[in-house]
Amino acid sequence: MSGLSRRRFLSLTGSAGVLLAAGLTGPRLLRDEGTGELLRSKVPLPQPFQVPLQIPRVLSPQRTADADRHTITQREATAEIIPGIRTPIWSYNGTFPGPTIESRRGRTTIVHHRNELPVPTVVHLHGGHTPAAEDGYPTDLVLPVSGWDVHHTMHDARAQITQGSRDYVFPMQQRAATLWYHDHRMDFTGPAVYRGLAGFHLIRDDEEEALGLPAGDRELPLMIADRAFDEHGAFAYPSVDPTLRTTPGVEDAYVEGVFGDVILVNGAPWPVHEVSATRYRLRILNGSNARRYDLALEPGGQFIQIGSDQGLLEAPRNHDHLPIAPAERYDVIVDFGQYPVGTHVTLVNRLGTGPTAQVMRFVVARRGRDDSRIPAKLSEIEPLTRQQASAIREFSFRTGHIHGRAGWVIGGEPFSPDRMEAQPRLGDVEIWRFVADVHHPVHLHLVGFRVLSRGSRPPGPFDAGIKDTVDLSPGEAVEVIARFDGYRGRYLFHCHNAEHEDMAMMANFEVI
Ligand SMILES: [Cu+2]
Repeated sequence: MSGLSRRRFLSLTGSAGVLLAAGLTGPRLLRDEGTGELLRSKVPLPQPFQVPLQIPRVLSPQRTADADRHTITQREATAEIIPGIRTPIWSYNGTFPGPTIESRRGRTTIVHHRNELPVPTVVHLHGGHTPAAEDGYPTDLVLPVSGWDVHHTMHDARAQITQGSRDYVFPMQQRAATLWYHDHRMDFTGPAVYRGLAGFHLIRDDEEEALGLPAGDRELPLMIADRAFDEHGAFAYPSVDPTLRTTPGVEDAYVEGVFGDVILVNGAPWPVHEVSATRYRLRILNGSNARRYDLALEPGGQFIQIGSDQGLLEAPRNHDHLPIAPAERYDVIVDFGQYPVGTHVTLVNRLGTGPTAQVMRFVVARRGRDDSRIPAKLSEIEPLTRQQASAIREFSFRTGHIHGRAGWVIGGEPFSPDRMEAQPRLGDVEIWRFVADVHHPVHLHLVGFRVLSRGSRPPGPFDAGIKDTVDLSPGEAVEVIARFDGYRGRYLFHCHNAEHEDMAMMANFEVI
C-alpha cells in the first residue's frame, strides 16, 4: 500500500464527526454518494438517453407437480453496452443482467446452475428465505466444469463444494418481493458481480395480484449499476489479480469501494423508455458495488412507494426523492399521467455530478387507458416490539486490519467461516444494533427485519416495511428487529459495499 493511500485510509479510522470537523474527508463523503473512489472510463462516454431500456428476459420454467425448474449457464459472453463497442462480460445465460426468474409464493423453485466460467462461483438469492445449504455460503463453491485446484480456496470444514454444476432449491415460503441473485464467492464477489453476475428474481403471490397494481409492460424492473470502461471497452475494475483466481482485493486506492462514471440501467447506459401517460410500477434495485444514489424525477413528481426490500408496505407512502444504497430495493408507482404527453421525465441522481447525476429518461409518448389502482391498504405486517426481543446485540462496522493489510471488520474481527457472532434460537426475536464509521449498507441473510431506530430517533421516512439491507451513514447507529425463523443453520451478515465485503466485512450467525 502506498504511503498516500495508507494515510488516507487510516484517516477514516476515527469517527466521522471528528473527520468532518477536521476537514479530512474529501467531497465524496460530504456528498454522501457512498464510500468509494471514482474510476474514470477511458472510452468516450455515450450520449445519455439514446439507448433503449431493455427488460431482462423472463425464464420459462420446466413445470413439474412439485416445483418449477430453471437452468442457467454461467459463461463468458460479450455485450454491446456502449453503442459500437463489445464489452466482455461474465454472464448468467449470456446477458447482463441475467434473465429474470419468477416464482410463486409457496411453490418450490429449483435453479440448476452450470459453471462454464474460469473460476469457482457461488449463487446467493438476495432476500431469499432459504435453507442454509441453498443460501450460497461463500465457500460453498461450484467449481468450473473445466476443473479447479481447490488449494486456491479458503479452508472451511463445513463447505459443500460441487464440481461443475448444482441445483439451488428455494422453497419460496415468503411474501411477494423483488429479490435478486448474484455471485457471492469468497473474496471475489465485487469483481464477479461487476463483470455481470446479477439478475432479478421476483416472487409473486395472490395477495399482491389482487391489489390491481400496474402490471404487464407497465411493471419495470430497473437494476441501476455504475461501471467504468477501459480503453478497449472492457469493464475496468482495479483487481489486484485480474484473473480472479488467487489473490483477492483491489488496488490500494480503491479499498473504500469502486465507483464508475457510467450509470447503467438493466445494462444500458442512461437508457430511454417510452411510456404512456398512466401509472407504472418501478421495481428499483441498486445493483452497484459501492455507489449510493438519491433518485428524483425532473421536472418534479412523486414516487408512491408501495414496497421495500421484502415486499409490500402496509400503506403507500409518497416521496419526492429516494435515497438508495447498494442492494436496497424500492417498489414504487410513478403516475406519468401527471405530465402532459410529450414530456421528458428524467430520473436523476442528486448525489451524482456530471454524468453520474443522471440515470435514465422516460418519454411520455401517448395517452393510455389506466385501470390500475393503488389501494390505501396494501398488506399487513406482523408487529415486532422491543418487549418480544430475547437478545440485544451490537456490531460495529469499521476499518480494520486483515493479516497486516487494510480492510474492513465487524466487531473488530475480520471474517472467518468458523466464528459465530450470534446464535439465535429458531423463532426468537432479537434486536441488532449496527454502528458505522463510514457508509455501510448492512445486509442480513435469511431474515427480513424492521428498522427500530435510526440514531436515537424513530425510523426515517425510507425505513418503512420489511427490509433485508439497511443503509448506515457515517457515525450512525441503527437498530433492527427480526424473528429468526424458518431454518436452522449458518448464515451470513455483511456489508453490501462489495469491496468492503471482499475485504473481510462479513460475519456469521447460526440459527440453533
Ligand atoms: Cu461497508
